[in-house]
Amino acid sequence: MPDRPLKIGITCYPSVGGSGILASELGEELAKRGHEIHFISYEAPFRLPVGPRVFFHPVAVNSYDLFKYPDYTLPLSVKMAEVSRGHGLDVLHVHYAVPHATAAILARAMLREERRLRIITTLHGTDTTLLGRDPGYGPAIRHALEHSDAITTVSEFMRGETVRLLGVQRPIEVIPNFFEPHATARCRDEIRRELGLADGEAMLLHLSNLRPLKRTDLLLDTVAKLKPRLPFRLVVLAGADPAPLLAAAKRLGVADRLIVREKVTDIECYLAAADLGLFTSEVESFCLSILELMCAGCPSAAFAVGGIPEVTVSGETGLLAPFGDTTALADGIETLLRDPVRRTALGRAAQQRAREKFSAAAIVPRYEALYRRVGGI
Ligand code: GMT
Repeated sequence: MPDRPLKIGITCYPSVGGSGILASELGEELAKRGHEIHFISYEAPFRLPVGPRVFFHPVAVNSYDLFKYPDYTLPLSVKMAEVSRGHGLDVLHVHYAVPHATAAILARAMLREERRLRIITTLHGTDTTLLGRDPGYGPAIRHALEHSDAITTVSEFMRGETVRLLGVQRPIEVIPNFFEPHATARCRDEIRRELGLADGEAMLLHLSNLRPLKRTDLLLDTVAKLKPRLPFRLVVLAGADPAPLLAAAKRLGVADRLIVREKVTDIECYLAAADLGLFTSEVESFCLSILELMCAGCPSAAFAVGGIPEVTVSGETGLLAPFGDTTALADGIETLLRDPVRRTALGRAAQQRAREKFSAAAIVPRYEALYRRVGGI
């Protein structure tokens, strides 16, 4: 008898951010495979899939005069319990522990014996590396992880940090992120024209929410160290206010090298137009953006921090330098910009690695197997 389709609740942050993007893509792929997906969040996720078997349940957050800070955890837990009861969820998969895992544990307690809701928590990054160190959050995160039915992390690095920082003793399964590029509506040349790139001008691409740990100071420092004669521009797809970045670029005298775009949704077009990704984060549990570029056949230059070396292999599919060494990063970039044949070879190998290790076909069945195992289905 074939396996029956599952009813899966997914909670994530709906804003621009790797964990929300991954959760949305996962929902889309699971729905394509016949499962019923219920997103539960305060807003529809940024890349909410449309199509049959995908539902969105908004969480209303009211403000009350007595509260200085509005509370999200309680209404989220009530909605989780309501959706689980109303739709008979088999599992609730929460992405990013705070406050999603805690709300899920509370929802399960509210359901009591009516329905044993299975909870899977996927740790994505700063839920462990930043909040896990915070004495105001650490014990609550540990509690939620200890009471989840399964814990996954997106890299071996994250698994190690979760054990080290939170002392979690239970098994943690590493299920890496995946990316499945959508068909590109606009072609490489069209985007390059729209950006005003000259023929032969290389396009470096950086995509992020520009938070402090992305270390845009080092990003600009790297750009400033590239030889002035090199024809290149750095395109930044900003997921947050780019004003501080633009001001810093002006101070460093590299503003003319920078092109910034905000609120870009058709990122595949930009991925296809790029010649090299550039990332200078001080920590990344995975770095989904590097994978997105790999899928488009584009290598990236980055610091070898966190889970990045698990995603791209220096000298084979990209270029990695020790953290903070902007001179080494700039030297490596210069070599690659001067050698398009080598750059193309790295890009091809990157695409191949992405297909083999980080495609929906490679990763989604691992989540399906986990849901069935945890739910005894
Ligand atoms: O942990 C965060 O900082 C937020 C999170 C997000 O929602 O963007 O980012 C993390 O999750 C991504 C998807 O798994 C990873 O690709 C990012 O590397 C990771 N960010 C950090 O670890 C800083």
